[in-house]
Amino acid sequence: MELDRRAFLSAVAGLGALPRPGRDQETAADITLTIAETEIEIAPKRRIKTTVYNGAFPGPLLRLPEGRPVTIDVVNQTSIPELAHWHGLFIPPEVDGSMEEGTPMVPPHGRSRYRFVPRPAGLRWYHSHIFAGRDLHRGTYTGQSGFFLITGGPDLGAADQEVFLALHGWDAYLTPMGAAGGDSSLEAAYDWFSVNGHALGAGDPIRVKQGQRALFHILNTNATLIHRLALAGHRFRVVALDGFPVATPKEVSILEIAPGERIEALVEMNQPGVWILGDTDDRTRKTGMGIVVEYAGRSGPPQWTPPEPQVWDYTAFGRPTSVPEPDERIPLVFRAKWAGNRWVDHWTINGKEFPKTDPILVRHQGLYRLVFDNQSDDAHPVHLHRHAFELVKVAGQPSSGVTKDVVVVPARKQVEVQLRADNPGPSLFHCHMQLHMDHGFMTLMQYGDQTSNK
Ligand SMILES: [Cu+2]
Repeated sequence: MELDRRAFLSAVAGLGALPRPGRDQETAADITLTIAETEIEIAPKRRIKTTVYNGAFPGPLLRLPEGRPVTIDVVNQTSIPELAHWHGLFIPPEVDGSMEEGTPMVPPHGRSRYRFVPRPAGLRWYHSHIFAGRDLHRGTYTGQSGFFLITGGPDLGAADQEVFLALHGWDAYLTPMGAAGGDSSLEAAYDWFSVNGHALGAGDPIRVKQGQRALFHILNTNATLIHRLALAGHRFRVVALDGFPVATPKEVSILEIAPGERIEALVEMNQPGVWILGDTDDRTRKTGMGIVVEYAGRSGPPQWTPPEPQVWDYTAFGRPTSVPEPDERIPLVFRAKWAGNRWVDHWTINGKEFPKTDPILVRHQGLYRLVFDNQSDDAHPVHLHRHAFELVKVAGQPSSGVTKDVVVVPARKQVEVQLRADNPGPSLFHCHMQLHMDHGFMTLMQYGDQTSNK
């Protein structure tokens, strides 16, 4: 049996579950994450200057049991204030890693102690949650990301091996995008991509044997880009989204994964060869977004075959039953606010930019339907901190049985989600594209006595 170090220390020292603040830093943390600038070599002679946790991208895989308190020290060796956000965890705002919710910043050359009870079970992650603005070497543009797997949840299916894949883009820059010859806004673009810190072909392949079944845990840590992935010669059986098992596991040939999202999928290794698991976009794949899958006893150049076209549809993994009527429907309208030619667009929620946005007001234990109405020409992966929600309508398609903490609202479409307000305290709601959240696309969900959202 694994030693519960904190419980042991508490018993020995005669302290309660929460030691007095003054003594707190004297005890060792269970986990220490050190933020520091580094260079990672994503391919031979292709070195990237960035900031990571514990010297590597992704940071250490935190595999912790649901319900057992953990103490994590975050040491900041950089010269700017930082924050580590524990994405998808239902924890208090003071430790969630959001300045807007009241979590203290980790000072430059200082440290912060986070203590919380990891829950719910499933695939979560951690990442920097600071403002970047037009400095594309901060926040989620950096390599400050890691997997946080909370164990004790439902089995996703027997697998012979587990593979964790973190997608990222490097050396981001702002570039005009829009109608040729017309007005154009600036968007983030990337010179290089990698899977787990290696460009396609530069790292070790995923080694498999014929007849095996692999469970892929895939995370998109990219600051702004949605990726579409395929594994040549194979199909994915999607079993969980954002760490929550789906009602109807289903086979697909293409996975679409937005910033902040996680997909878990089983793959039957029944096509011996050397294959590319990579982005379906040729330029993105050729600049690094991919990894080789190599069967035992096979060699030669890795093969890519374009997958059959396929539309990604969250509702395919749900079930057709209806969900209960909520206590209240809360409409949230997303619009772009053109800031000028060759400037970054600003974004509004119900007509206002953060920090002037109206809060989403809820009562403890109330049942709410958030109605996302995207009146812009971009898709937005919106994320609610400290809670999860069930998808109940996606672009007109009713659904239930798909629970997530990030959902892509397609351009000019509506998505409805339902949630129980059961984790009091301020909870940040924002687009997970860093360029959008930094330019207005953010508000707070607040618990109060109000019965209306106005
Ligand atoms: Cu957005």
